[in-house]
Amino acid sequence: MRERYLYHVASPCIQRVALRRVNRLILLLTMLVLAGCAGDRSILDPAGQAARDVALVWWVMLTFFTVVFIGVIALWLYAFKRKHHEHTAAQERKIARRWIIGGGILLPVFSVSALLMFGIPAGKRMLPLPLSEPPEVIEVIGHQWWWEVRYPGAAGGEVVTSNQLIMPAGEPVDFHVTSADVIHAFWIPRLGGKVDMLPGRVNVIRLEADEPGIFDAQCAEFCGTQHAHMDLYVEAVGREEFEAWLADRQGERLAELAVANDEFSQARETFVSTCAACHSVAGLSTATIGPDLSDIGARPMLGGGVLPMEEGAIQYWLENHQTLKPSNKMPSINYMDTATLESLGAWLETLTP
Ligand code: HEC
Ligand SMILES: [Cu+2]
Repeated sequence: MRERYLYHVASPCIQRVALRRVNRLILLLTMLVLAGCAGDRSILDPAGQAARDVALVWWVMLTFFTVVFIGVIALWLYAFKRKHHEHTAAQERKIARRWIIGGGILLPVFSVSALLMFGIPAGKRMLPLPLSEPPEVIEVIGHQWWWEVRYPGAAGGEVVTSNQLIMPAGEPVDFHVTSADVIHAFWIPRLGGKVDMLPGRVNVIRLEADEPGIFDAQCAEFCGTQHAHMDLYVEAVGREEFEAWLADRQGERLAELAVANDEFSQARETFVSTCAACHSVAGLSTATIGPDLSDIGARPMLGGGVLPMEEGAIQYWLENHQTLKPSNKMPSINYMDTATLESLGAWLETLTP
C-alpha cells in the first residue's frame, strides 16, 4: 500500500519538476564555479610567464583527468551491461593481473610522467637560477597579520614599507620570503607561485609581471584567526617609476616628511610615547613589531584590507581596530580621547612621500 502511494506521488509531472530543479541547481553551481575563473585572484587569468605555465599545467591536468574520468565511467557502465562469463580460477587470476599491471602500474606511471613533463618546466621558471644581470630582490616577511616588505637593493639604501608591494614590470624579480612568527604563504595568483613563508628560513621565488598593473595577493596558508584579513596590495610599475618610488622613500626624505608639519608636534609626541615601541616612522623610531608607518598616508588600504584608505580612515582604525580585526596584535587604545586620536590620524595621513 505504502509503496503504491509513493509510486503515485512520484508521477511523471513531479519528476519533471524535480528534474528542472536539479538542472537549475547544476546551472547555478556551474556559474559559481566559473565565477572563480576570472578576476584579480584567478590563476586562469595569468599576467606573467610563470603564471601562464601554471595555467597550462592546470588545463593539461583538467583535460587529462576528464579523459580518464570518462574512460572509467565507460568501463563501469560496460561492467554492468556485459554478459556474465564463467572463468576458471587461473583465468580469473590472469585477468586480475592484467588490470593490476595495466591500470595500477602502467597507467599511473604514464600519466604522472606526462604531468611532470609540463610541471617541471613550470616549477623551474620560478627558481632563482643565475641570470646574466642579477634581478631586483624584494624581501617579504609575513607577520600575524600583516606584511613587511623590504628593498635591500634600493640605490640610496634599504627601503621598507608594509602591506603593499610595488615591483618593476617587464623584468624578473626575486622574492625572498620568510616569516616572523608562524607559517604564512606568499602567493600572487596572477603572477605565479605560491611559496611557504617559514620562520627561520628564507625561500626564494622568481616572478615577472608582463605589464604594469595591479594584482591582488592574500596570505595563502592559514595563520590564525585574522588570516583572511591579510591582503597584500601588489602593483607592478615601469622601471623609472619604480626607481622614483624608491627614491621617495629614502630614510632622510621620510624623516623630513615626518616632522614637516609643526601643527602636529603634539601628535608626534604621543606617537613617540605610545606607539613607537611597536611601529617605526623614519626619523622617530625603528620598531618592527607592527607595520612601518613612514609612508602610511600613501597606502591604498589599512589593516591588511579591512579599510580602504581615505580621509579619516586612520582615526577610524585607531578607534575601532579591535572590532574591525578582532584579536589583532595591536592593543586597544580606546583610553585615548578623540582629539588625540584625531590628530594622530591626521598627522599619519600626511605621511605621503
Ligand atoms: C604593542 C604594539 C603596538 C602598539 C603599542 C601600537 N600598535 Fe599599531 N599596530 C600594531 C600591529 C601588530 C599592527 C598590525 C595589525 C594587523 O593588521 O593585524 C598595527 C597596525 C597599525 C596601523 C595600520 C597599519 C597598516 O599598515 O594598515 C596603524 C595606522 C597603527 N597601527 C597605528 C598605531 C598608533 C598611532 C599607535 C599609538 C597610539 C599604535 N599603532 C600602537 C602594533 C602596535
Ligand atoms: Cu595566513
